[in-house]
Amino acid sequence: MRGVSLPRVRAFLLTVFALALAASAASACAPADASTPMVVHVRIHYSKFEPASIEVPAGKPVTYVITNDDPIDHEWLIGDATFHARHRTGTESAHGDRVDEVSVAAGQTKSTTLTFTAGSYLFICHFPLHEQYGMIGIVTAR
Ligand SMILES: [Cu+2]
Repeated sequence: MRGVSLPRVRAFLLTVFALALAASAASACAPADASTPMVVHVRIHYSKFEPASIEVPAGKPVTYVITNDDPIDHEWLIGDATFHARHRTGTESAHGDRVDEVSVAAGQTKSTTLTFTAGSYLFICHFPLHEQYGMIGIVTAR
C-alpha cells in the first residue's frame, strides 16, 4: 500500500507557509491609505515646467516633488491672481518656509504638500523674464 511520505507532506506544508508569508509581505506593500498624499512630479527643464498642466483631487493633500534640471535657479510659486500680482513685483530672491513658495536651486529637488479647494491655481517662476519665457503652469483641483 502506498501512502504519502512524511517528507513530502512536510515539504508541501513548508511551501504553503512560504506562500502565505509572501502574500502577507505583498499586502504590507499595498497602496497606502487615503491619508497619504498623492505625489506629483514636476520637472523644470530648459526654463519650462513639465508637465505644465496638472489635475489633482480637490480637498486632498498632494505632494509636489519639483526637480530643477537646469544649471540656473528657479522658483515654483503657486496661488491665485492676487498672489501672483504680489510676486510679479516682489523683491524676494529666495523662498523657504511657505508651502506655496518654493525656491529650487540649480540641480536641486524640493517637495511641498498642499491641499486645494476646487479651482485653478497658476504656478509661475517670478524670476525676471522667466514667466514671459514660459515658466508658467496650472494646477486644476476638481
Ligand atoms: Cu525660473
